[in-house]
Amino acid sequence: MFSDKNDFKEVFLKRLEMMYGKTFPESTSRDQYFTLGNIIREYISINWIGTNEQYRFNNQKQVYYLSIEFLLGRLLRQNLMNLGIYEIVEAGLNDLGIDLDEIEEEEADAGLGNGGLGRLAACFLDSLASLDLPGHGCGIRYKHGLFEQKIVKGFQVELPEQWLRHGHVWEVRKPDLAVEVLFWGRVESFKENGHLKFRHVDAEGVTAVPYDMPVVGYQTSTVNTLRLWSAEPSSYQAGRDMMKHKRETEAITEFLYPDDTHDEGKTLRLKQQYFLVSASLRSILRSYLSRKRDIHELHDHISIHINDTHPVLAIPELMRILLDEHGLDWEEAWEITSRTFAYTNHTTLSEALERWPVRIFEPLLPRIFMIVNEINERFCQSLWGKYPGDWNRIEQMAIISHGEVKMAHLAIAGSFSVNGVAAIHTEILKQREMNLFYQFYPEKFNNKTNGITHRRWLLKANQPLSKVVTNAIGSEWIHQPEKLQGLHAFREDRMFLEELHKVKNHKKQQLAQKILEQNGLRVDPESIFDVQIKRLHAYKRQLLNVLHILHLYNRFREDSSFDMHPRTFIFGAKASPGYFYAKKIIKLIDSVAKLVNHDPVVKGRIKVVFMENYRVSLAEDIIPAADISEQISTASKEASGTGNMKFMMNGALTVGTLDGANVEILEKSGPENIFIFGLTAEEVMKYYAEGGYYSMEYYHHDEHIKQVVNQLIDGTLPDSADHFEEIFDSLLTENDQYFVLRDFASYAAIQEKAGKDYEDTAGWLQKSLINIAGSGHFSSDRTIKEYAADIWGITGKELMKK
Ligand code: 26V
Repeated sequence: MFSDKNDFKEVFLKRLEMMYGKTFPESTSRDQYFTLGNIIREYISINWIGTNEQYRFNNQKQVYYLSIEFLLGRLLRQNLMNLGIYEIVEAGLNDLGIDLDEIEEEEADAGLGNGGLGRLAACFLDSLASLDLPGHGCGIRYKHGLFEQKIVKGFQVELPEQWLRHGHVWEVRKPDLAVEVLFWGRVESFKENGHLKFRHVDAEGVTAVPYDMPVVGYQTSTVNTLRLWSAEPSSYQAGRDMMKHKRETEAITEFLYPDDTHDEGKTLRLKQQYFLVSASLRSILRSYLSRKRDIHELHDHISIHINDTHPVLAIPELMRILLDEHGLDWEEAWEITSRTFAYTNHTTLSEALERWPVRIFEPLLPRIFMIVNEINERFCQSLWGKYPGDWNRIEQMAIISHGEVKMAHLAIAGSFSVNGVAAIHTEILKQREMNLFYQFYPEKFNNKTNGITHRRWLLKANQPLSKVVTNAIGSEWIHQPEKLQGLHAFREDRMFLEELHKVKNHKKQQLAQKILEQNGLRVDPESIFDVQIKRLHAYKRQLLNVLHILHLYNRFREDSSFDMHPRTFIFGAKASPGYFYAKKIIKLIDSVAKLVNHDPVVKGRIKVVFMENYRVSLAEDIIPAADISEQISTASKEASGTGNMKFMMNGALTVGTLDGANVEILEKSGPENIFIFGLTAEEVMKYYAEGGYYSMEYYHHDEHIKQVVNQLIDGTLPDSADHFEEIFDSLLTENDQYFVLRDFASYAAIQEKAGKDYEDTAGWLQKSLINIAGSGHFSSDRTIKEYAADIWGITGKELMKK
């Protein structure tokens, strides 16, 4: 499309004038961003069409990744890099006096997710396309993504997020491909050729309109599709209150749900889930059947992945289509269905496992409910066949019991593959949480340790580090991230370590500048940047971190001879709006920051920063600047974690528990290059099973613990009145469910060791290098290759070459 920067400039200036009727000097950064975005999207469409044609022509098996969340972040720079036109465009813009960084700021993050689960889906799309694999995303086009967070007087305030306010350049609306999704109504039975049949009548239809986004592979011609569905009112129907219909319909795709436990709006959430799967299946089948495929062979040509239980209704929905619309008998329909779906579990927290009350489910989705009921009956019968008389077991495994539909049970029964997201997580599923299912279906269970796309989290987010790496080992690592191992050869190379040092300092200075602009706080780039960024949740234990900061503060105050390498503690986290405890922790971080940042005694020693509105683009600024990565969840609780991998890849050292993927990070980095502390998962689970932990004992027997816990309520903290009693109670009265006090001493000790190790600059840089060198394993390319080979049975150009 353009062969050099001059070519590009010409196209750009012409397009800018055509789109905005302005001359270049009159244009704003926003005009420039949208002009560039439009040019790039059109450029992409050539290969987009080509990829679709190739898939059709080659009859390749296709994968559809169904997910209620896709946390994409910004796409401009990533697309430029993947297309291989980054340098040309950057140079052309520079000639015009435009800074790419500046116009990138015009792009709103596509924040259609809460955290790790949604970001994982986005990383997977990038790897699928980059490996030339035929895998597409299906999701919801929420009008408002995860709320925008402001911190006002230390409290989180939520504002509606507005990513579509100025339009979104990367999407293409496809109204001609809209489909109808039916809710409510009732089921009628009738006889056809002697067979009992069912139809859904008096239903309310909603129109699902797809918006397609291209997913551009890295320097390949493959462009896959992310199809996001938007709900629109159906055309006029007599006897219907159209205003009400419009309101109710638009509500379906208005907001992304924050993951809290609260009940309100449950019907709406279930509507969202069915809306996603019904629309997606219709479009998947339409494209499949248009290739003159045989419905009886669906599972040979299509795999559908269910990202957590949210899209699990795809299972009864496919059954409904096969039974009611294609006239298959139950046995065959079930055979096809259960060979089409694969399911990933992302948490063992029981409060996060979805269960729908029958009283909500049945009226909203009457035909789907009938089918789930039938699946349940047959499933229970097969259990009875294997475990005759074992009522207790059958009750625990049933898909419907005690007036609730258990979505995870439906997922396991209806899928051919069930996977966890890190080795330890999969073991916990097999041996504990899902043990009964593992006994019944051992062959379905497998592990797929998560990964992250190194193209966004290293190549794009940390260009200076990428350059240093490429200078040392060549650029092969971009296609084969395992090649980062080659960095081991530079362990003793002082010059190279010094390069790493410079890059880290540069990134720390940039972040310090950002902190100054956003928080009005001056932080020292020479200090250790110690970072905890992730959703706010009790099990992730931001509380342990903040109590430890308070403890360090106390040591400085009480002992004038105490010293340590200066540290800047950086936090970023959103709390679910209904999760009051999590919000108190934010307030606590803010209070401790106020106390510490203003006290001359610790000046130049500790600083605490809470960066508001944590999101993908902010993570890209923070992670490259981190020295220490806090991965301190209560062991057994964090299924995998993926932030841990992003930090490792950027040369930060992990302070962490033996939880989730930290266990595998330890294997890759070696025990000298990671700071492990705290209870193991076995120890935690033993306490849960057998008791024996009394937080009060730790409070009484450890002066340091007593002091920090008391400080929650004794007036030490600025404007603490009434705020932190709940936290105090959770630690003592409620016996500290997440073992914060139990792990406190061990955490303080390992933090002290980390601080001391940092003082040996060369030693630290070497550890950092070893982490980067070992991080290739955590590329989502590796993860996706495993899914492709072991679960989906798909191949692409890349895999066929091997
Ligand atoms: C949801 C809820 C809802 C109810 C309140 C408590 C709670 C806690 C967590 C969740 C999220 C469940 C699903 C999820 O996001 N899991 C995350 O998936 C990541 C990708 O596999 C993984 O790295 C994280 O460890 C895991 O928490």
